[in-house]
Amino acid sequence: MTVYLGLGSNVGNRQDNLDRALDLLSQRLRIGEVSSIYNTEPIGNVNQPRFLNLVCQAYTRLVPRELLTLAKGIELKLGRVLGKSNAPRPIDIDILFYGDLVIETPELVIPHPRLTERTFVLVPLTEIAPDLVHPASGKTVKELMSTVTEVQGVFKLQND
Ligand code: PH2
Ligand code: MG
Ligand code: MG
Repeated sequence: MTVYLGLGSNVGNRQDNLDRALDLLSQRLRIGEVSSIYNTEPIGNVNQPRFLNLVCQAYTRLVPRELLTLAKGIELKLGRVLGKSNAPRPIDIDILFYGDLVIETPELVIPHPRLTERTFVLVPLTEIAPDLVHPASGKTVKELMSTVTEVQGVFKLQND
């Protein structure tokens, strides 16, 4: 299955954390396209450090629940402390899309419920998958991006 993951880091060596997370993911998934890294303003809890964000495409035979377990395991390995939601974290790995699956369970909602309004996801996603169709809304990533009124606080890193 083709999946898209969103990665974010705002604690420690953020670039290193993204690299290590991609490396650990690549041991279990076949990583395809990887976006540039973006330096982004925190959304939600604004009293926290800026993030580095990227999105990647990957191929996997893991079912969604197994993919979630893998992502959580890597988050813990890279030092994430559980319990405080929206607290600063060395790495956050979110499942954005899993093929064209639409599911809503207590532990997992796919596509990611907030991706359509989050420019720190939509901007890198537009870079690697502008024509990808959001299976719930039927809109492409490019179309979703065009409904965002302003893109603020999302800057592509120069050297990547
Ligand atoms: N993740 C959040 C909340 N806010 N803001 C940015 N810029 N980047 C993130 O990855 C992010 C966020 C919850 O996971
Ligand atoms: Mg997240
Ligand atoms: Mg998360």
